[in-house]
Amino acid sequence: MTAGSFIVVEGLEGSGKSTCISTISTVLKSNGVEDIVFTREPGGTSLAEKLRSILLDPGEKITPEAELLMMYASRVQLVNTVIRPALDRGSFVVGDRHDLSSVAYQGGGRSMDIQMIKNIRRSVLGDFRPDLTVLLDIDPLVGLSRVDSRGAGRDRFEQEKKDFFQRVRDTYLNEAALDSTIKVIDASRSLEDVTLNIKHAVEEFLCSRG
Ligand code: T5A
Repeated sequence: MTAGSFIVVEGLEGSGKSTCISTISTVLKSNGVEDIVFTREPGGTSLAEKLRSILLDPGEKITPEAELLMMYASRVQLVNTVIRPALDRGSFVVGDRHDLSSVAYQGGGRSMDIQMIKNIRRSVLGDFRPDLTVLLDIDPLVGLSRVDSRGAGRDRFEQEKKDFFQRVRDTYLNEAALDSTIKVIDASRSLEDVTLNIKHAVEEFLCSRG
């Protein structure tokens, strides 16, 4: 393996992104990829982690527009200071969420203009995009019940109503239908089945890049 790639995991809360990231890491290592950088959004840099704690704080009142721009401030800092440099030196980057989350949560969940969000992306990130996105699709109520079983309380997003998450889910699936680099995996299945499907998606991607 010489050139790096950017693989992103997306999905609703409790869809199993953390588990998926460790599966991807295992598959990459078994295919000879040693240098893997892990990121999360919002977050992943000193500035972006500060923005994350504000964005997730249930006591914070944030307008949809401010929320969207904070997500992009976090993302641009991460892409320019961590992700692009890592890809340039040939590393693989595995991201817990990226730009598709803004389309799904701010565009779908908050009902903001999706074209406007894509215009912001183009203005600040140009044609920078993930090479592969694994989208873990799950019924919002199943995902939130997994979150609640952790007993850690709900963050600002997790306190939204089911309708919000249903719009997020629908938007994720609409975007996946338009983009062949987004692979949808049914995350309501057993951990064993989900892991196998993730493994296949990543191996297929590695084969396709040669
Ligand atoms: N956001 C983010 C935006 O609105 N716009 C943006 O642009 C961006 C980037 C970030 C929040 O910010 C929003 C979206 C989010 O609301 P976060 O903490 O990064 O918050 O993301 P969450 O989705 O909240 O993270 P979670 O930790 O809740 O979800 P995960 O990582 O998907 O869940 P995970 O892997 O910990 O799994 C949850 C539980 O389910 C079990 C696991 O063992 C775990 O206990 N589990 C399964 N159980 C049964 N069967 C399976 N197949 C299972 N898979 C996992």
